[in-house]
Amino acid sequence: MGYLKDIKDAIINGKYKEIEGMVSQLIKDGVDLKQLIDEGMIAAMDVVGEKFANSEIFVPEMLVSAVTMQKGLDLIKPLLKGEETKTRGTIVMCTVKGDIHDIGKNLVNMMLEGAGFKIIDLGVDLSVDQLMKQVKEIQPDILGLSALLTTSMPQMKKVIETLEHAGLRKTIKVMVGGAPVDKKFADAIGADGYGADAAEAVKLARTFV
Ligand code: B12
Repeated sequence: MGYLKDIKDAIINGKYKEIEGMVSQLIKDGVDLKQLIDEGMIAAMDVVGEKFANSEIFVPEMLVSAVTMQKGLDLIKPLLKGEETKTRGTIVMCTVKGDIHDIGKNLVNMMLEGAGFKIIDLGVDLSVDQLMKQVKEIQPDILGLSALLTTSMPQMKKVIETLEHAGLRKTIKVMVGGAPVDKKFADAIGADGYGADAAEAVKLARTFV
């Protein structure tokens, strides 16, 4: 399908001025939004990541691609609001200390919201202390942690240990995700679950509440 390639190319090439017009038109055309996100937008980010790893592009280009993708996602967000009327439970989400990659987290939030969860997004680069303060105040059912860097992953373990010390581990389910995270890591750090993508995050959250 031509439009998937067009969207993918637009994000890879950082066409942040054009993306909104393109996505708005596709929404009008009634395209499959899940396919648009998965095969157009996320696929683009994989290519961007490869190009960065091969030194074909650098941080500024990667950032422009990210901005482009987020602009597109912002248009899709209101359309993912689900039919659910009653709230399923409260989820606190953030990226861990040292990590500012938030597109995946934002996407997961969109889908969870669409599935009826109340999302409290604490943003990016949360220190364990900042996070604990919020968690104690909000008392969510679920805590979702996102990490895209192998160097920030150990922060997830720290958060879980700190929850344990604070006596909160039994009342809050912890789910983890992000490109370098996998089930093995999630099990090893004592998380309650791992989700590979936004759809899995929803399935997982549903098993918790
Ligand atoms: C865009 C991007 C950036 C942007 C981020 C902008 C933003 N607002 O997010 C910018 C330019 C800022 C950036 C900076 C850096 N980046 Co960068 N970046 C990327 C890139 C290309 C795409 C990430 C992305 O958005 N993917 C798309 C989303 C949708 O996927 P996702 O995040 O994986 O999320 C999905 C799942 O993982 C899951 N999920 C995510 N979170 C959660 C949470 C839960 C609870 C659950 C259940 C599921 C879940 O669901 C999501 C939806 O399907 C990746 C490459 C890649 N392919 O991942 C590199 C990449 C992650 N970056 C990398 C690096 C090295 C950096 C820098 C260190 C570069 C530098 N020298 O400065 C900095 C670090 C900044 C920091 N401190 O965080 C490396 C990491 C390598 C490593 N092994 O750690 C990568 C892999 C690129 C590469 N191939 O080398 N980056």
